[in-house]
Amino acid sequence: RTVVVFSALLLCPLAGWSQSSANLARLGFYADPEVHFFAGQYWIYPTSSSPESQEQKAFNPLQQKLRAGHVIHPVYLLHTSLDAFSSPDLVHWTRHPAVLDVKNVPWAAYAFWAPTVIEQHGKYYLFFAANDIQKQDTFPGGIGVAVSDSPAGPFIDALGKPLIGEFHNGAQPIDPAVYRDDDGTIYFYYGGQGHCNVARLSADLRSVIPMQDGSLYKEITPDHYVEGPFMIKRRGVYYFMWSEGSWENSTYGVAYARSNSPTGPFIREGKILQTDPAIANGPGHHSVLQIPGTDIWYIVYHRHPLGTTGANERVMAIDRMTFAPDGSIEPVKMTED
Ligand code: FUB
Repeated sequence: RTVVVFSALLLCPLAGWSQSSANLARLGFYADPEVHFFAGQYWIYPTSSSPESQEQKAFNPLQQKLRAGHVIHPVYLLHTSLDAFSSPDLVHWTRHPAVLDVKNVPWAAYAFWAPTVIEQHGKYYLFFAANDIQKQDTFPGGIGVAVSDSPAGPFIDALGKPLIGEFHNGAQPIDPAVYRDDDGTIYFYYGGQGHCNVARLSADLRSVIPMQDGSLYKEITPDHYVEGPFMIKRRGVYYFMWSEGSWENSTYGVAYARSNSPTGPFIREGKILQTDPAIANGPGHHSVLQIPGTDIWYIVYHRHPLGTTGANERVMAIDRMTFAPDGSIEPVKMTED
């Protein structure tokens, strides 16, 4: 017990057990944050969520080709890299610009979205979506994997093509979430457009391998699922989480299901994060952090600041996530600071 308390104090030296949504919002427009504890620091890997009003960057040659032959949402062309942020205490953050950059992903040109990261055998693997497969037909798109020796990158594309480059079971190949179970098995959850799949990854994280029943992609879509899957395990119970609803009508939020298996079935239990008209609109596409060695949990997510109207005007936020004595997740109270 002494060791746990001591290490917990070491991990949060400046903040006690505090956190700061305001400091995350000050970092700028970012969405889909994935939080981790790597190499003695907290890390967040988000999507750059530049609003359409921002000045257009110079286009690279592949983008020029894309613009000539295809209809692409112009703001997606801004999203050609992913930044990361590190912190000793969940309060003070350091930006690491372009840990994944279009120049290191030969098959990708735009719409770099929603990363998920895992450390395996001393290397860091970052899965990401690019090229928004639903909007194009000539160029490859889907979920790719990039590798680095450091959580700060640079991450270099590992395959020269997407790992998952087409729809399976109706699931748009976006929004990956990689999860290693206690026995070392690596599960991969992903999917947009209202469908979610689980797959198994090889130990080198470069291929999808058959699951116990021989299938490669098993659909696990719970009721109301839209996108943004995430998996945690607490006291032997699997908590599958996702985003549902729509930010436009303030119904976007995070819901969850519990199961005794990482592949479900997942029966929706309820929503734990939703719009608070006094704080922010449309909170969602979250991830969850367990402070190592403790039963203290945080939810990191994006939300639309009050008064904003743009789809991409999304900022990151962090709040405590707590469990009731029966193991259910209690409603998250969004905080401003
Ligand atoms: O940020 C780009 C996309 O918007 C993500 O892939 C979705 O989950 C939604 O947050």
